[in-house]
Amino acid sequence: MSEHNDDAEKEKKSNEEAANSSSEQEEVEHSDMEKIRKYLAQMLRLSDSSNYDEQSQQRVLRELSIDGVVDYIKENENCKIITMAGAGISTSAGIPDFRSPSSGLYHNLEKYNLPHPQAIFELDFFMENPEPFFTLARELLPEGFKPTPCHYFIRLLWEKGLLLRHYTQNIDTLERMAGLPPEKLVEAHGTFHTGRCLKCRAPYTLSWMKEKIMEGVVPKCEECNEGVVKPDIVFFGEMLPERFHFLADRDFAQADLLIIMGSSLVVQPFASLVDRVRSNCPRLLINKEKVGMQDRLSRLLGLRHGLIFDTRSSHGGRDVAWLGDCDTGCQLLAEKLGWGDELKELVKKEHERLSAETNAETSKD
Ligand code: CNA
Repeated sequence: MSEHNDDAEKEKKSNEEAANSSSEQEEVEHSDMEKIRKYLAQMLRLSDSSNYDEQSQQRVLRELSIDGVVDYIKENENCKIITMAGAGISTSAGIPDFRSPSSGLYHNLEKYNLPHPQAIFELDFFMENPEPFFTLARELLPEGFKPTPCHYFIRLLWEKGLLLRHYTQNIDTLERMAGLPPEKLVEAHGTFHTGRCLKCRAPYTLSWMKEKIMEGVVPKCEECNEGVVKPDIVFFGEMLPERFHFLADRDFAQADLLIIMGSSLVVQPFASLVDRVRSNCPRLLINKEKVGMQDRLSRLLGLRHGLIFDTRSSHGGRDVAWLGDCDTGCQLLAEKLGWGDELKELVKKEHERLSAETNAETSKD
């Protein structure tokens, strides 16, 4: 009996030791994972969801709809709005986006014979073979394109004193053309507006580059006669402009409303900006499809929450998805805010002005 007890005692002890050592190991693994997660969050400048305050989640919109957002804007006289945009706000101007099935650029790159579609925007590939990029640039260059009603809605937000900042991934310069002042604009992926020699860094203007690109030649630097002149757009493998990091650190913490339009929200670090507003800041998505929800890798690493349209979730109650065309969504918003006619008038007046300018330039040539 006592032998039996001894054996049972020994087994219990050894089980306890095993359990302790496995929980110690789990703790070490957990802390290692935690370190990796924090390191990644820091390196990628992603939002760290361990700092996310679940308790502060409260219902900030009367209803989770565009009407709820409109009431919220009307009730917050000095509402500070950040708008975030992607290629979808320019498709109605005639500029294709990347990822839309059949019309997106990624589906139409076969003619360039690329190793993979993204290569056209990769710096290493560009250094070796700049022709495909400049062939594509002829299609993308802001030649005769006019800003869309969505662009002018953003301008109206600024004119009404409600726009804290507009963050765009677009390189088409349509926000500038729509009259948004440069200080209100963050061109996160750079712009076609200016360019630089890759060898001697000599600066070039859009009109200089445009002339070469339209002639079908790769623009070569006239200073050093060697380097290729690359528009100041951010390629994969390049850093985002310092202005993006500096202003994002400052702006997102003070925004009262975030409006995201025409983006698949897949390109980082831009996509995770949605996590950088306060936890009680409503977020409105105007897009053809629902995007920006947490993906599996982020969930595994505990890195970002993304947009949460599921109202049953503990984080729910502030995100609204309005699915459809950006221009229609913006016109609807404007109407509900009482600016419907003003927006239509602004688009008409500005489009007439731009057409007159183009006609004057053509007749000069
Ligand atoms: P994307 O990945 O192509 O996604 C576009 C998103 O917009 C998709 O979710 C579409 O469903 C949606 N969409 C398309 N048209 C409309 C519309 N009319 N109304 C509502 N939703 C619409 O583009 P992202 O901007 O998210 O990807 C980031 C890339 C794209 C950036 O690096 C840009 O530089 C790059 N890009 C820019 C332009 C431009 O400057 N106009 C054009 C093509 C690509």
